[in-house]
Amino acid sequence: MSLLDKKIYVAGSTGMVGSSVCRELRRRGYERLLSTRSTELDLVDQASVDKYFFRERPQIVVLAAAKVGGILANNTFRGEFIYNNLMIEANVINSAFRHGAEKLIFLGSSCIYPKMAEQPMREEALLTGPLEFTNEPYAIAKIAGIKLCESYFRQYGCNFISAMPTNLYGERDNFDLNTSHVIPALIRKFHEAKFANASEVTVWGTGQPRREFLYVDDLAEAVVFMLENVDAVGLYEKGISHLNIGSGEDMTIGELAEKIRSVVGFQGSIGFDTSKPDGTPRKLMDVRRIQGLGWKHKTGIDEGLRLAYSWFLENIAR
Ligand code: GFB
Repeated sequence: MSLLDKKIYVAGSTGMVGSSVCRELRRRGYERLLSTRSTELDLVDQASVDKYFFRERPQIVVLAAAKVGGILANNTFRGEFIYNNLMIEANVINSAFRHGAEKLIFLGSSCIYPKMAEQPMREEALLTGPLEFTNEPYAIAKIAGIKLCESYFRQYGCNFISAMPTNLYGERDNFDLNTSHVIPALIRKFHEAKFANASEVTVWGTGQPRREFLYVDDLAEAVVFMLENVDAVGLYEKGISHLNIGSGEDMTIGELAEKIRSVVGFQGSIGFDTSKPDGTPRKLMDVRRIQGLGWKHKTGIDEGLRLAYSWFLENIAR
């Protein structure tokens, strides 16, 4: 049976990442896609997840489901972030194993690396130092997911692998100012300030932290690339537990704010609220490994921000 004919379950298909992965899979000719809504299947509930896998027996699983949020949500809902993510990962990965999935791709985040990791962060930097406090519970859960995949390979031979994307943005992002990441938050703030004729937009923190950003459709291409080209044997035998997925370029939050101001067309000034946390000083991925295998991002930040703002205008700001 060719890969195109396999039954693929995309967990988290209603979210920004999962929906993009589904679009990319369809675009590439994969037709047997399975998806579930949280109202139909609660991935935190072990018995329900196992029943679903017993019934559907997906041959390939993309684990894009997670409780996610920006710096404030991570820091506030610490219990929910660690519990929900640990349960989702344990349930989906174990049921995939129990019911014979041939391959699984687990998606994490660049916050798995130590706060002061050498930049750009190589895959080998995992577990070499203390984590950033604001997202430690989420990061611990994501590290557990990586180790679940690796351990199920080492004990049972499962072809389960992990991809660690950098900060993502794009279509279907969360634009709620209390729980969102920086790009959707600033798109909304500049847009609303423009139409309210406000004189200033407030950016959290000092504006000095550096972040790397990737348009979500580029991540989706990387996931399908890994599905088709990367296997557990090749990865773990090199002593690597996951692959970094990023653009390999970063900027300060202040520079990002300037770019979004220009995309939105806001004429006022930018202020900084230093009572809000900066988080990790810098998060830039070393992406040489995935690039060496043949994947590279396509969407530059300027184009990506324009796409994200168009989506916001059509779907949120109406
Ligand atoms: O995107 P963000 O919330 O996530 O924040 P992290 C990035 C930087 O932007 C921080 C600043 O320095 C924020 O203080 N920032 C400025 C803002 N203005 C705003 C704003 O209005 N909203 C937000 N949200 N930030 C998350 C982690 O860290 O990144 C997660 O908490 C996950 O675990 C995710 O890894 C990708 O990059 O700081």
